[in-house]
Amino acid sequence: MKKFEGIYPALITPVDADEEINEKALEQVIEKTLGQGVSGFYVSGSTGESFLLRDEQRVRLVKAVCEIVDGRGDVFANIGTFSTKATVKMAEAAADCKVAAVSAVPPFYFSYSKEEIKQYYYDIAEAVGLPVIIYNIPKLSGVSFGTEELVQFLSHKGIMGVKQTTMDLMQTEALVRRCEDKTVFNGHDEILLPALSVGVKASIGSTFSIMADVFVDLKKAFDAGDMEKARRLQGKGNEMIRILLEVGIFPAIKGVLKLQGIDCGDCIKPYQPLKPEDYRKLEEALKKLYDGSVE
Ligand code: MN9
Repeated sequence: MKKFEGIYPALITPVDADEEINEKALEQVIEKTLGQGVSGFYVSGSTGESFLLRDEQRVRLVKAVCEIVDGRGDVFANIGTFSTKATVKMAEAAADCKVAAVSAVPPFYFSYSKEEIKQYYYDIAEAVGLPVIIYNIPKLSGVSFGTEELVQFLSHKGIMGVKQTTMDLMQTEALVRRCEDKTVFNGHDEILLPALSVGVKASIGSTFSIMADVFVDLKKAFDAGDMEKARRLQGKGNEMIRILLEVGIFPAIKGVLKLQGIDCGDCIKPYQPLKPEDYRKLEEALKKLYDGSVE
């Protein structure tokens, strides 16, 4: 199965005052990050506020991203939702848009057995015939996978990989080593360098929308064996991430984009707009991020 490599922004979803998708801002974010060397995009994920969007908005978003990217990168669409049938329907719509793969968080709200969750993923893979990426994000989904479970799930030929939004690098290392023909995506930007050191080659992350250049350079430095530079870049990125987490990650990312000249609106309610002091903090952090060299 094709393996993927590179830096993939988990795209925010730009919206207007009516909480409808703002395609112009979407295009600006995509063009900016493609120019910084990203390999493609993860659309309608957590960062994309997917569970605050209507189904038809999610599909329109995927279509818009595929049209804008127009073959210049891989597009992965998170199509996960409550029931298998609804998820398959969304996956079929994504397939029509020519995505490279679909991805899904484990079915949530109700508690399911691991057998049911496994079947959910296999049903998606078998119904759509597109590669499937398991979205492992225990903190938000409430579902924790053991390493043996993931190795088993990944043995299905339709499952292409897993997005590891977890700090469990011991698990990530085991998956890279034991599932050689699958792609293990790092999912926490603040541990990209340690993830690369255990053999990860691809990373999907929310903060790449605002500082893809830092992480593209980090991976290049790592690949060239320049660990000092890679460490300095991870440190720079992490200082920014520390402030983003303090402010609230998704509203903060939209706030930074606004400061960078791309107005993506606020996060969808019940998220609340940022306060002036949040913008002040972000502005200061942004100044520090691009201040000085890391050579
Ligand atoms: O898409 C993102 N996950 C979540 C992945 O936000 C839950 C990450 O990129 C984080 O936002 C980032 C900051 O913790 O690593």
